[in-house]
Amino acid sequence: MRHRAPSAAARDRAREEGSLSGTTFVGSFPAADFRTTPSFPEIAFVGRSNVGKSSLINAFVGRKAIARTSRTPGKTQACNVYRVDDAYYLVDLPGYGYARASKETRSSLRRLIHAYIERREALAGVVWLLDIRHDPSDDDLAMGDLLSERGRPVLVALTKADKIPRGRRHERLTTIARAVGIEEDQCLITSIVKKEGIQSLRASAQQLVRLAGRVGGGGRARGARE
Ligand SMILES: Nc1nc2c(ncn2[C@@H]2O[C@H](COP(=O)(O)OP(=O)(O)OP(=O)(O)O)[C@@H](O)[C@H]2O)c(=O)[nH]1
Ligand SMILES: [Mg+2]
Repeated sequence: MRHRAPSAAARDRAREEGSLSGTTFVGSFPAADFRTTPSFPEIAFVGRSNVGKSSLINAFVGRKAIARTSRTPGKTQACNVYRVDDAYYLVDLPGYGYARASKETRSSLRRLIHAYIERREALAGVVWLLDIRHDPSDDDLAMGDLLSERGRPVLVALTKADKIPRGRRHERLTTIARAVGIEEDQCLITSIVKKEGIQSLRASAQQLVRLAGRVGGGGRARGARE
């Protein structure tokens, strides 16, 4: 797929508006061993179905609908890959734990997500999305185990923060961080409605990309506070 570099003026404008001007859709891949050229580090968005992965990718790159979102869970069924500038790829993975999907669909999506997290060499880090309103599900805890077994650098994005009162946010962050065994400074509070946490998420993801470049993966980024 061709990638046209944006003009310097477009880049400046986009930076001010908080979008990443050079984002392009690379492709939608049904298996985890897809090839990308050139090879850049990848940041993958994982989480339960409907937790807000595609929405957060749109906010991250500052585009309304580069990634398809839906009120109905199970929208994303393949690895959808976006290229950000000449720097890294964002990978929108299918969600896990959608109870209404058929058994076959659930197990094939599970295999795809697992294969990607277990084997993907270019994976620099994972943005793991958890709904701030809910305690982690069994599927979430299983994902946490997989991420730590594989030693994948993780940033937790607590999503849909606009749906709870501001005064409860910190208590939710503490509870969820403890439940999944992730340091609080690796957790970010996000809302696509209020456009919160997005800049911090970009900064932290970029830090993971830089660390991967420097040490060949395995770094740890702090969740920068806004
Ligand atoms: N209020 C609110 N709604 C959100 C937020 N983020 C996502 N949503 C909504 O949650 C629903 C699911 O969002 P998606 O981005 O499609 O979720 P997903 O994780 O990609 O879902 P799958 O592709 O099915 O795994 C949509 O109706 C979004 O508008 C948020 O920060 N606040
Ligand atoms: Mg999706």
